[in-house]
Amino acid sequence: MTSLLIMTSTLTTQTIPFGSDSEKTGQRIGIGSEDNKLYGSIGLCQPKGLSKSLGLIEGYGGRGKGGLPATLSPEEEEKAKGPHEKYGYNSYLSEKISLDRTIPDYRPTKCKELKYAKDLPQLSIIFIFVNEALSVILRSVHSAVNHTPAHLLKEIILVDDNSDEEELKGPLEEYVNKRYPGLVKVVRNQKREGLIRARIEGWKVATGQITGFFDAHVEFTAGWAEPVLSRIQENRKRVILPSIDNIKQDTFEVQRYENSAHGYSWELWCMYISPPKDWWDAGDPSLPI
Ligand SMILES: [Mn+2]
Repeated sequence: MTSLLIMTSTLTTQTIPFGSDSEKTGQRIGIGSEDNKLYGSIGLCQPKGLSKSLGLIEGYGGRGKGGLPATLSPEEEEKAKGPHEKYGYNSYLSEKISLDRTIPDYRPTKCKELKYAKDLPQLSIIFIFVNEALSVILRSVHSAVNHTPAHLLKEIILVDDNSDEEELKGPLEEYVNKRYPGLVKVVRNQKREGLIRARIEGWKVATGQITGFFDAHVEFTAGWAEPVLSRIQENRKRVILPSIDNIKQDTFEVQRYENSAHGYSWELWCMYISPPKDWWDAGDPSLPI
């Protein structure tokens, strides 16, 4: 069991993300690549009809590909209103966007050029959720599998903090068990525990050397994991927060955010903070902040 945590979250809503960081890499999360070749070593077997049975879509293309804004027809817009209100993002639109869609790679060039050791520690990815849209959770899972080198991904743990939605029970579990056999664990809280205790429940069953905590409404960039794991390999006491871009809640457009540190205001709102002067002076966007 690891004692090392990566705290991060990515946004689909306009809410400011939770997260804490003692350190930060110049790497980004929330993105993939328009270049399918970058999907690299990842298994992309697509059991026929599995996502279809849930009314969802697999494959790189379709609406919202490349992280571009996705749109609905006027009739669809009508149907989307209720769910949008309920989830705080356009969950109806999310169902029309592929679980594997490509997203742009916004990393600074220097970050893309860095090379990492092959023998990095293995990672357990923990997603927590309560009444999150099924398509959004599954896109988080697909994206994690698609953009994390298979030999570094020990497992994905889904912690359901006592959701009410039926689709998050049997249908979710059956899907991940068939789609990613042996890779995904599902933890069910018998009562609502809240953000941090839910994360701890996931941590309890994690077997990777490193644990990463994420909201269940994220998409990962190609190359996101290696710099994070590498910095923890150098010093196991590090807690790493990657750069986070934004996924817009109405169109699922991926919007680039500037490199920034994260902190809290006195009202405990999470804030993006411009890096300190010596970071700018060094002129290297791949340096940790
Ligand atoms: Mn979030």
